[in-house]
Amino acid sequence: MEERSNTILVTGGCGFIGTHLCHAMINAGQKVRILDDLSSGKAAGVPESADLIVGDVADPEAVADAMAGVDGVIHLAAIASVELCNRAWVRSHRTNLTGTLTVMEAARDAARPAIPVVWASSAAIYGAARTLPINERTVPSPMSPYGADKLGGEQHGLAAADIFGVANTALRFFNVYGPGQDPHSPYSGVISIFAERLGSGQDVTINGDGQQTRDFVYVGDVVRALMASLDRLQRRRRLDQPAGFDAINVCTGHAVTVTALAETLRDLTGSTATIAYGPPREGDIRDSVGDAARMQRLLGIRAETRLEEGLTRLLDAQGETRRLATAG
Ligand code: NAD
Ligand code: UD2
Repeated sequence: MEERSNTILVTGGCGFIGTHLCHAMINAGQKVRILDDLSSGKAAGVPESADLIVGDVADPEAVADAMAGVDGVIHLAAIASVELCNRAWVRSHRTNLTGTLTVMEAARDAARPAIPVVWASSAAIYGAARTLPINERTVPSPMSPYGADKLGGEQHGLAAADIFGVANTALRFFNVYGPGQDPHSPYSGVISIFAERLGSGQDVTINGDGQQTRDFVYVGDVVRALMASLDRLQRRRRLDQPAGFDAINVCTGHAVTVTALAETLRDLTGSTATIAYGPPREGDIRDSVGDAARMQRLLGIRAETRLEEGLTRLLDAQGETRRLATAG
């Protein structure tokens, strides 16, 4: 008898991380169904064999339909920008918290035992942590509606596991970078903005003194963490092990200053552009670096892409996009 392939629902599968994930899952022989409203994601980048449903993650009917017959869920759909969530407070709350609950409720109702869910939380739940590196026992203290909704999702995730038997894992991503993150959006990450500007000979501006630090994790490593997490939950389900909730940092454990980042990118591009310093960004977190020990222990993986290697892949991809745009 032919073995049925593992069918996975990916919400937000047309976004930056989702597109990388869908390609990796299809390459691993899994069947992918995507639910995305295309508000920031693009259908063009997703693999042809993925089944795309255009719909809203906070619409219970759309989510229940999308979940029919799947073996696991990776929930990434969100308004992912802190700035945008500040502007669209209630709308982002609906997507970022109600959307997460809608996914968990549908997972509870779709099968017995419930369908396992792996979903994107964020380092934003920690706010300005006083002790570094930040581990999962650090008391959360979000500083934005975005962070508050991710933390609310985790609290519901705990209830989903304890009360409803929905095994779920919240992955707390630190600063994710890599090809495919829109460099022209004002809401984009510093790496995609600096890489695009330095790669095309333009100056960059650092907010403040440039000594603030971040833990930059390559998107390919984030994809491995997502797949390993779902694999772990599916294995537990097959073995009839009890449902649980876990929160896991997805990070490298290395702190990089924004100045060091800009200088590395300038070296890699051979650019002679200016690195300027402007006023600090309001509410900017000074230091953020994660402790990756739990990820290694529970998922058996490390974020192994070195910064220079990840940046080189990004610069190559951005250069190719510019070449195609000029040619076309
Ligand atoms: P993204 O904006 O590229 O992708 C989000 C996707 O969700 C998009 O395709 C968008 O169209 C879709 N979406 C938004 N609202 C929706 C709705 N109501 N219904 C259905 N689909 C909807 O963002 P990303 O960087 O790929 O982030 C993926 C996840 O990871 C998000 O949950 C984000 O909060 C989280 N995260 C990202 C980072 C990072 O550095 N990129 C850091 C921490 C956490
Ligand atoms: C990231 C995430 C956010 C949230 C948060 C968790 C992005 C875009 N944002 O916010 O969603 O998860 O982490 O704590 O991934 N900078 C400059 N010049 C620029 C742009 C940025 O100096 O042109 C600085 C910025 O002031 C900050 C650092 O670079 O000190 C990183 O900024 P970011 O916007 O990439 O990400 P962050 O950490 O604020």
